[in-house]
Order: sequence, then structure tokens, then C-alpha cells
Amino acid sequence: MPLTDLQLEQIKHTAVKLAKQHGFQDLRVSDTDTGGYFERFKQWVDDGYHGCMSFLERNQELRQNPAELHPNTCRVLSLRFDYLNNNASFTTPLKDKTLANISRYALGRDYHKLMRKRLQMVIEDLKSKLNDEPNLDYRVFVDSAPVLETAFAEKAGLGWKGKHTLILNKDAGSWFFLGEIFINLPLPVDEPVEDLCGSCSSCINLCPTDAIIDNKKIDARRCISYLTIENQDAIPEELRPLMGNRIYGCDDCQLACPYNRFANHTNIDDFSPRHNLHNISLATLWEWDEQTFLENFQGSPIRRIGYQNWLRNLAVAIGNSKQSDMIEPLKAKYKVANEMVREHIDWAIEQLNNLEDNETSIIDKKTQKLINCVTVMLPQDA
Ligand code: B12
Ligand code: SF4
Ligand code: SF4
Repeated sequence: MPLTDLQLEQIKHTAVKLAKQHGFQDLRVSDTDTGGYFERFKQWVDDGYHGCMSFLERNQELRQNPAELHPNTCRVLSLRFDYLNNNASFTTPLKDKTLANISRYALGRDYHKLMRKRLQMVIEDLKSKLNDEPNLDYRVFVDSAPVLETAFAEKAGLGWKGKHTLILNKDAGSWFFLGEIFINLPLPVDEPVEDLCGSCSSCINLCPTDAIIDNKKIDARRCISYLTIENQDAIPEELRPLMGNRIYGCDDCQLACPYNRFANHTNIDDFSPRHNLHNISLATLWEWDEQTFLENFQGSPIRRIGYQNWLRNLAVAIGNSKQSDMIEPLKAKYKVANEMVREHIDWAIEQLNNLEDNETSIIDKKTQKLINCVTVMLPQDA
């Protein structure tokens, strides 16, 4: 027998309660229509802005239509999972170029497994509350499948898509991951919220590599997150000086955003920094051999990029660090580096041999502005 509107409303209410019990901050519902979003996504890929992320080229029918990805899906539940640790110390690696600047989401445990497990618990608990309803069909997703996650989150009103393309919320900022539950129950849908970016363009102006090329449009090939995580090749030479000491991901567009002053901290221990990664020198990380890299990054998202790309990123950061005493340690890694990394080591050595040429750069000025922004807007995390 089909469920009544009242029953569906009650089920949704229960799902929201269960999501909160399992550590999510919010759960909201949208239909499965990707109209508008999918076409813009497709155009973006066709224009080549995705660089080498070939996974974005594949499975377009599944991405466009959730019911193709999981049969009978008629609703998408979008869930918010905050990750900002109260040990953020954002300005520390911005002020000191000899320290590694690692994106805050990657300092602790990989979020994928952690969130998938919790999403699974939410939906299984819901199923048991529905007396193990045999017709309930569902599947959970975090990040890795062909799902337009930010589109569903925006449609459901978890927040709006900022000019930096991330979802942000007026009461909670943007330091959160998204997860989804595809479901075959026609739960009542939520309304989108108003876009409150207004005339602000702080994220666009303070992006170190000018990767945000238009309102809500990124050229991923210029984004430091892409260059340090997804890119498998050499980092384009003209972008290297702009990357500073950012060796894994980048937080700058979020640090620049005024709405992040309202972001909450998470109390999830798994997101606490490991191995002092929030305050560690480039020199210390450069000393790690492959075995140490693999051991220390067990369960961390950083392990996925592999040792050679890790060295590539570090070499660029060391080249930007103005530490001429790093020339010998740089040379010492030649024997374990592949050809691509050796070229980055050579580049770094050249920078350190020519320090007087690059004293006050535009990027130093942007970083200084960002430090001011963070100090004023996020004093508790500065
Ligand atoms: C590929 C990818 C990346 C790429 C590309 C980033 C991007 N913005 O597309 C790279 C590697 C650069 C990246 C970086 C980061 N990512 Co990422 N990424 C993804 C992934 C896997 C797909 C995103 C995607 O489809 N991009 C393609 C573009 C075309 O899509 P789009 O942003 O929706 O925008 C297009 C259209 O939709 C359109 N558009 C949409 N609405 C509107 C409205 C109007 C009016 C207009 C004009 C246009 C428009 O504009 C664009 C076309 O030009 C998602 C997970 C997922 N499955 O969705 C995570 C995801 C977006 N990433 C996430 C995170 C956390 C990050 C980083 C912060 C990590 C870090 N600290 O380094 C950075 C942030 C960089 C940034 N500013 O985006 C989170 C974001 C959470 C949130 N709060 O929104 C996600 C959702 C992962 C997750 N499950 O939590 N990421
Ligand atoms: S993550 Fe960094 S490089 Fe990428 S768009 Fe944001 S500020 Fe720019
Ligand atoms: S920094 Fe300004 S423009 Fe960018 S997302 Fe935040 S509010 Fe919007």
C-alpha cells in the first residue's frame, strides 16, 4: 500500500533525527532532476577545465540520472558532515614558508570510509524503524561515484554554491563534506536557500593561482588542490611560484570567505591532526623515505597520491621556501626520485640559488591579505 503524505513526512523527520544521532549536522531532501546542473557540468568537461580527471568524463548517463546509477531512486538525501578541527592554526603555515601547508581536511583520517559507514548506519536504522520494510531500496555515496553532489546539496538547501563552487551555509560556513543516500521513497523535498554571496568576491581575489575564473567556475588545472592531489604529471612551471608551501590541497578560498566565521568545530577525533602535520617543517617531511611515508599515512587521504607525487609537491614548496640550506638535502633525493620529480628538484635548486630575484612577489601580498582576513574573521582558528 502506498504511504500517505503524513507517513512520508514522519519518515523524513526520523531520518533527520537518525542523521544527527550518527554525527551529521543536517539532512535535507531533493528530487533527482539534474536539469541545468548536468548541462553546465558537461560543458565544463567539454571545455577541458577538468584536466586529467578522466573519471569526470565517464558515466555521464549515470551522473545525469540517479535512477540509472541506482534503480528506482526517486529522492536524494544530502547530508552535511563538519570536519574543522579546533586545532586549525590556519595562519601558522601561511606566515612561515618553511612549514608545510596541508589542507585542513587531510590532517587526520580519510573521510570516505568514516562517512560511508555512518551513512550506512543512518539508512539501516531507518530501515529497522520501518520494520525492515522489504521494498526500501537505497545506496550511499561519498565523493567517489558519478554523483553531482553539490547540485543535490544546493537543490535541497544544505547551503548555496559559493563563487568558489563549494556549498556554503549562512550559519555553518563551508568546512564540511557532503554525503548522499539515494532512496526509492518519495519523501517531501526541501527548498533551496538564497545565494548570499552578493557583491563579495574575496575567494576570487585571494585564490593564489587565479583558478576561479568566473562566478561559480573553476579552471581545475590551475587549482592547487588539483595540482597537488589529482595531477599525475609535472606541475606547470608558471604556477609553481604561486603555490607557496601548499603541498596537499588548498584552503585559501574557504579562508577568505566571511561566512566561515560561523563554522562549527567537529569533536570527531579521527579529524585531529596526526604526526603534528598542522605544524611540521618541509625539511622534516623531505627526510621521510618511502617506507615512512607509507607507514605514517596509513588511513590518510595523502597516501593515495604516492611517494613520487609527494616529493614533487614538497620540492616545489622547498623551492619557494627561501631556505638555501635545503639545496644539499634536495640533491640527496635524486637517487630515489623519478625523472619528473628530478626536474622539480632542479627547479627548486634554481630558485634557492637565485633568491635575490624573487623577493616580494604578488603571491606574498595575497598571502598577507589572507592572513589579515583570517585573523579578523576567524580569530579562534587563526
Ligand atoms: C572534481 C572535484 C574537485 C576538483 C574540481 C573542483 C570543482 N570545483 O569542480 C578539485 C580537485 C580542484 C577539487 C578541489 C576541492 N574539493 Co572537490 N570535488 C570534486 C568532485 C569529485 C566533483 C565536483 C565536480 O563535479 N566538479 C565539476 C564542476 C563542473 O562542477 P560544479 O562545481 O558543480 O560547477 C559547475 C556547474 O555546476 C555550474 N553551476 C552550478 N550552479 C550554478 C549556478 C549558476 C548561477 C551558474 C552561473 C553556474 C552554476 O558552474 C560550473 C560550470 O562552470 C566533488 C564530489 C562530487 N562527486 O561531486 C568534490 C567536492 C566538490 N570537493 C570538495 C572539497 C572539500 C574540495 C576542496 C575544498 C579540498 C581541498 N581543501 O583541497 C577543494 C576546493 C576547491 C574548489 N574551490 O572547488 C567537497 C565540497 C564540500 C562542500 N562544502 O561543498 C566535495 C563535494 C566532496 C565531498 N563529498 O564533500 N575538487
Ligand atoms: S582551493 Fe586554492 S587554488 Fe583552488 S580555487 Fe580555492 S583558493 Fe584557488
Ligand atoms: S568568499 Fe564571498 S564570494 Fe566567495 S563564496 Fe564566500 S561569500 Fe561567496
